Amino acid sequence: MKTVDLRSDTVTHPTAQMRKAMYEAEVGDDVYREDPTITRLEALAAQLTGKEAGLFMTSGTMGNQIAAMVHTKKSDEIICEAESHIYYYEVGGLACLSGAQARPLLGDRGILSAEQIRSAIRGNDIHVPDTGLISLENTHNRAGGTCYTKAGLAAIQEVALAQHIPIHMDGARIFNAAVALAVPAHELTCYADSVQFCISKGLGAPVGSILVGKQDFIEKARRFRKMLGGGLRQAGILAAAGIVALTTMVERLAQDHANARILGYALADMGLKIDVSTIQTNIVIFDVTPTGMTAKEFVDKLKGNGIKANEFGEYKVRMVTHYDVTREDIDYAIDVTARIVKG
Ligand code: TLP
Repeated sequence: MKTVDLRSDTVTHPTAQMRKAMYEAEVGDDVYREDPTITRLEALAAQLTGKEAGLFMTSGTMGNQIAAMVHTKKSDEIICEAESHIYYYEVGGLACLSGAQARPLLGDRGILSAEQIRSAIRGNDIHVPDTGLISLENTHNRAGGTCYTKAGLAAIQEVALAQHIPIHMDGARIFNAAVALAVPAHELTCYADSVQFCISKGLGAPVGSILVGKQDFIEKARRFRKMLGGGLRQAGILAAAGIVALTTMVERLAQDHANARILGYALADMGLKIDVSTIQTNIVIFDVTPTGMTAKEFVDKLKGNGIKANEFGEYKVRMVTHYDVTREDIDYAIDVTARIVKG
């Protein structure tokens, strides 16, 4: 049976060019800072995001958590969106690793406004925690891949600067946002003090994320990464794929976005509930209530017919487009889904 895997863009396989680069990678012990390929990837990441330095992380979760550890002190409060990955999907890491508490605010399709953030920042009162960090997710996963505008980010930065609060950007899919807005990534990352982005999602590398920021921030992050067991040795093998990802896989994200729009509008035509305004990048989230099925029942039916999707709530399903899904695969997925909806 033909299979189309729309569960996540994390399922992409490395390209032939990545595998070749991995095979040929020059490597060394990165704990001694002797891996030239890792060093090259980190410098490239810093350059693309307009930051002083970069640090390879085993995952986006590690990048986000270490950023919070560096920016905050115990008992601080971290402003974040209510459905953001750092709060929703990172196993309570903010409480455990940073000893911080989250202050989740409900965004408009995942997007927080400067005014919302301004009014959530704590004042100088003995009873309340210090606001230690503002975390922004761009693109916003659970909201369906929505993007912050440059104006929105600039307004948030103004609030943060006035209160001396750092901004961390969970830019797991920042290159999707950059492609969607037709701007270079650094025009979005310039509004944050630190940014984490993934090479292992739509960009197709097998493993890794990069945390970028000021040099002294990255030096502190390097110590926490070692503490958490993330000091890698001949990691250039992974970095080699990352360099190919950043140099060959960014522009093509536009194809994934086009596929997501085709898929999303087709799902809407079938009578499934979907806010098409959220389909700004490669994520499509829809509600299966009109079918009378739960998300689990719907996803099981899809799976039985070769289409893999993720349950995203009791009645919500997520489909993500990526490099390993062609336009023909999308048409096939639409046909299969339409048959299931019709019963
Ligand atoms: N997201 C994964 C799952 O964890 C939900 C996915 O399939 O979308 N930030 C954002 C916005 C993410 O979407 C993810 C992964 C991460 C951070 C964490 O990255 P990893 O999986 O590398 O730890």
